[in-house]
Amino acid sequence: MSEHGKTPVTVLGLGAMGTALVEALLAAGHPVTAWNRTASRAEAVAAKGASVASTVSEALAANEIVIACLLDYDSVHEVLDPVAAGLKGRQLINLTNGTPGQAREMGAWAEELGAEYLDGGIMAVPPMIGTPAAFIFYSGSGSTFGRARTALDTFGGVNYLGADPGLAPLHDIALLSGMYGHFIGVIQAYALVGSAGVKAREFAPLLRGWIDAMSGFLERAAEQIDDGDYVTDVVSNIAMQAAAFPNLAKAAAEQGVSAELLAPLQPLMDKRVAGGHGAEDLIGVIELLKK
Ligand code: FVH
Repeated sequence: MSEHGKTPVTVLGLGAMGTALVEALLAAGHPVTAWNRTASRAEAVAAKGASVASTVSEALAANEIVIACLLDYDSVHEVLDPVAAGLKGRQLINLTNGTPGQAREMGAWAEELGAEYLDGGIMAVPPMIGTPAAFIFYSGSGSTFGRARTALDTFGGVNYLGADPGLAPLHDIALLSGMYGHFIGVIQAYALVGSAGVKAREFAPLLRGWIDAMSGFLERAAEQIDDGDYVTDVVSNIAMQAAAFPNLAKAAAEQGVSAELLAPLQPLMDKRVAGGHGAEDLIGVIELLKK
């Protein structure tokens, strides 16, 4: 940490997200050295006070704390492999989207080079960075998390999950899975009513109300999963749902709409019913996902 309680940071990657991170750091007074493959993209942050490194080596030499926010893990390796020796003594914080396995591999690689490694999963889009709406999962080196904490706090809320670098991307991907599942239903619903000329804007309040009402399912499902008990005390058991679910595909076909987004659930429901779990809740399908 510098003498005024500010943490000098290097940021590799000035795409939409990297630029937002640099802007948040600069706005809070943290000195930033930035590098980007396409040099012209550094002009905007240079105008706001960032130092721009012309090479990755120069960027690594500038500060002990190094944040990478690149397209994917391959690009992180492409950028760092040729200058790997420069990572010795650095705290590498990788905010690039990836999988738990990729994070663990990169953590082991960085440690072999004498660097500490902290992985992060950003739960925000760039305009949210620096606002209370953003939060980031971190896991990996606890000492790096502690040393970088004042800088990391400028991005939004933090949630440190422990020493396993894979935990941050695991939580990130789990939340994204929930989000995409949600998007699937919303897209299908708009496509269906749209096929009858109903404007999406007109339907939106109905969809919002229904989804809000159904979201109460989430906590009850968590209890059932943790208890391993899917016996339902409500009236919507999976046998009833498996019998009604084909109507979603039939209605879509009648309206000239594809039901391919929803199709994978039917065979899983049928399998669960065939396995003798018809009186239980839909959430018991989770047992069929375990490999
Ligand atoms: N933007 C978003 O909404 C999401 C929110 C959640 C987190 N993601 C992840 O953040 C990573 C960076 O995303 P981004 O939005 O900054 O992405 P781009 O604007 O496309 O910028 C990509 C940067 O990566 C550089 N880059 C790509 N390939 C290479 C390479 N082979 N060598 C060096 N640099 C590379 C690219 O450089 P340039 O094209 O400007 O030269 C950009 O700096 C990402 O993991 C998201 O999933 C964002």
